[in-house]
Amino acid sequence: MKLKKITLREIHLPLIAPFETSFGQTSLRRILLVETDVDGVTGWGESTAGEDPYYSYETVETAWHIIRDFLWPILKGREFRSASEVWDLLARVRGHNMAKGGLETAIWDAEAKQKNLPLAKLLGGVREEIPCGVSIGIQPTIDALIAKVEKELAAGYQRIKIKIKPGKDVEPARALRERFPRIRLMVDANSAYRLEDTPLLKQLDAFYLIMIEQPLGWDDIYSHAQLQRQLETPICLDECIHDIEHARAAIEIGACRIINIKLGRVGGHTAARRIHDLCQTKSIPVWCGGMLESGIGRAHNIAMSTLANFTLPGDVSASRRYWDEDIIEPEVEVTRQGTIRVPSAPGIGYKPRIDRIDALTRRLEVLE
Ligand code: OSB
Ligand code: MG
Repeated sequence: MKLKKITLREIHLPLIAPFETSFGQTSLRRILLVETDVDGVTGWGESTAGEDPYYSYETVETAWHIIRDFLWPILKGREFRSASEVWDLLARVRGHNMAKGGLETAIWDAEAKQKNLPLAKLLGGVREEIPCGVSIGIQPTIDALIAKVEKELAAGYQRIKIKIKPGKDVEPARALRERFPRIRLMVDANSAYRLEDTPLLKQLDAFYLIMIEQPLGWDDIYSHAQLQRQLETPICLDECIHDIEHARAAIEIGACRIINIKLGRVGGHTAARRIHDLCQTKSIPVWCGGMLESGIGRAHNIAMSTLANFTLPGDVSASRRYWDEDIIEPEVEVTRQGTIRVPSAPGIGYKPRIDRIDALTRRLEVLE
């Protein structure tokens, strides 16, 4: 296989409602789409780099720069046997996993299309339907939060995650537990706390949450091990896990009992699959996180979530929760049982709507 051409596009897509986390608020997504031509077959990927370097150090600008100036020169004219080799070819570039992930996933889509296989099958997925949860941003009031949760439960979602930050943590969790004693509930702090906050975090044990996601520093695995020893609730790491060595360290020192895998954060399908396999041998369940992706990134998340150890509902939910109109056809829909049926068409299985993508494009660059 040979990569002949890359088309980078930045699209602007407004969320139907602002999304608030402990690190900030987003209302307009700037999304970097990567279209690849591999031996004449088109593949699509999405970099999950954000507008600001607040979740990770990468941004749309850095991802564009790294793909154009470093990743493309490595792959240009290079022969490889399959998309599964691309991650290792790019290893000389340290970090910048969201840049790598956008490009690498597009090549996987192209390979699946060349082979006329759904991407989920090419990756080795075993599921025809994936279980879905939702991630609910920080709300202005507890009543507003309860109303949101009611709506998502009515739509069928199998677990509820709420974002927390100092001052909006124990009370919202308590209120939800009182109102919904039996639901699968969890919280995500996006690194808003410090080890000194252990007494506060221990109060969350009273609400039998299925997990607390990333309470401490974004790159601080060690403190999570210290915290986990004092908490009954399992810790799930998100921001801290950039590669398989981080995952191994976190598991071996007891920093978490669950891992959230995001394609962007770990650099694409090959890296994600390696972390998935390691977790499986260590009996650590994983689930697929979300980064407010457009339909293209969402489709890749769905394919990845079909791997056997994705046993917990992820943050992959219906297009209509994010956008007036998505950029793929059909849109991602969720069943009454809170699942997504994995598409059976080749590649990512959803068609990019080129007209709509063109209309949303603010910047375009072709590398060939
Ligand atoms: O921590 O999982 C996170 C969104 C942006 C950045 C980080 C996170 C999130 C979400 C949203 O939780 C998940 C989604 O619905 O896509
Ligand atoms: Mg998270």
